Amino acid sequence: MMRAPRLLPLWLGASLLSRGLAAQATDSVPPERLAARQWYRDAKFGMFIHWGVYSLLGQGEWVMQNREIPVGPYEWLAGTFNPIKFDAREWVSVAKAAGVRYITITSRHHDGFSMFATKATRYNIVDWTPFKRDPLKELADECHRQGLKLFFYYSQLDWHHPDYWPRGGTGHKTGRPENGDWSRYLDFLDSQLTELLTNYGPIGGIWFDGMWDKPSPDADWRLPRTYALIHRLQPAALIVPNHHQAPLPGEDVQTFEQDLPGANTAGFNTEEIGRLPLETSLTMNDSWGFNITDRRYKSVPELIRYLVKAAGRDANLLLNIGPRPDGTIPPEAEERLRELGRWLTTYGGSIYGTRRGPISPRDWGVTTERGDTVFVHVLDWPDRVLALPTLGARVVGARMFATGERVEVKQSETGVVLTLPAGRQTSGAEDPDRVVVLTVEARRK
Ligand code: H79
Repeated sequence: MMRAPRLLPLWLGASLLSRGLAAQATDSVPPERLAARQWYRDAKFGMFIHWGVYSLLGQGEWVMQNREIPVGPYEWLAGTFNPIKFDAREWVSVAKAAGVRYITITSRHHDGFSMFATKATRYNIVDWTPFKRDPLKELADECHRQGLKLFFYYSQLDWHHPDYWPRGGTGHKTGRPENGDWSRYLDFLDSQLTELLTNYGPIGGIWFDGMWDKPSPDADWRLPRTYALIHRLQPAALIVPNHHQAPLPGEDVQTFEQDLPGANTAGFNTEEIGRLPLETSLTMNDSWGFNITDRRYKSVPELIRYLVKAAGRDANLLLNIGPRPDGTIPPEAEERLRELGRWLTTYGGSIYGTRRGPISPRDWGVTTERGDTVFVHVLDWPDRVLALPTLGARVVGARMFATGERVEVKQSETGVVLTLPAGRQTSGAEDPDRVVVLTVEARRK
């Protein structure tokens, strides 16, 4: 009884210190959003779309910055954007064939051009271009028809808006006046977010990018106010911030750009993994926006393995495509998406709706699980025989996922030895993931 008063302040102190944990506590998150997070964890696979004025130049979405294009010439370029072959039904059909459960599309990238109908600026696809249509509206309606969730990528960084001032790390060569009103800029963001959360029906959430251009606390991004606005307008919408830091209050997903969670090969991701749902965003070649000379496409087996490795780390894979300025999807990208979908038609049961399994990622592969079923994904292992550490429960059945062939199991106190059927010695291009299904005795969790 005497200990309680001393423990309480200690616990309070610790929770105040650990902002990350406080940010991820579930007590203040309403049930709609908790349910949306669970849906998101189950979804596992999304399609990222980078598409905008920059697509016209075929040099990626950073072309304005990289080639130091001033605002004036870029505005002229924007006036020529006319993607006459854009067909929302076609895009969503490709996404469905790929087996993704959601689409995340650029509503406005760093170039500051709005790809949707907005009253906050004339610099948008409806008012500024001969196209005059709102592709995000067409896409939202089609996603609702075909049962996919739609998320909006939204850039907090802006290379065009005069009030993006003081400037951050980029956007210095666009010829804007050296002054501006930061709070007016943030009002502009909030008014556009209000439109995105009001005019497109229920959306999956907002994927924020570019805050790293002006890191807080030097810059006040008014996040609490903006996040509260989003949560008020759509209580089930998730906030997915790509600020490369540990999660902040109000956020729902921790996303890792071009990296599996915790693996900071890109050089700008945090290695701190929190308790929120996780996501890895990945380019299919080396570019986000359409790049006409980038032929470094990842192979289908590579992409399958990325999806599987993400699932084994509890993360979704958000796989990017950069459609062309006429509105068509590059054939190299479409082919790969369809192949992934074919693979998922067979193996989706070992991915969708799973969580990372009882064995943490290994050099040979990963595990996922659903209920009392553990999926052993043998990605990179030359032998038929594979030794696993103990799963914490007795294995009562083992077979190959795709064929149902029996897998021999020997178990002891220290682990489980599997012998895979003959004829499938290596996980190669033909068979990028040898999936073994283990049924285990009910475990306590
Ligand atoms: O939309 C795609 C990219 O355009 C955008 N995010 C993806 C999803 C992106 N822009 N830059 N990056 C990703 C890489 C980030 C590089 C950074 Fe830096 C390193 C940000 C901060 C340090 C270099 C220095 C670029 C800005 C400052």
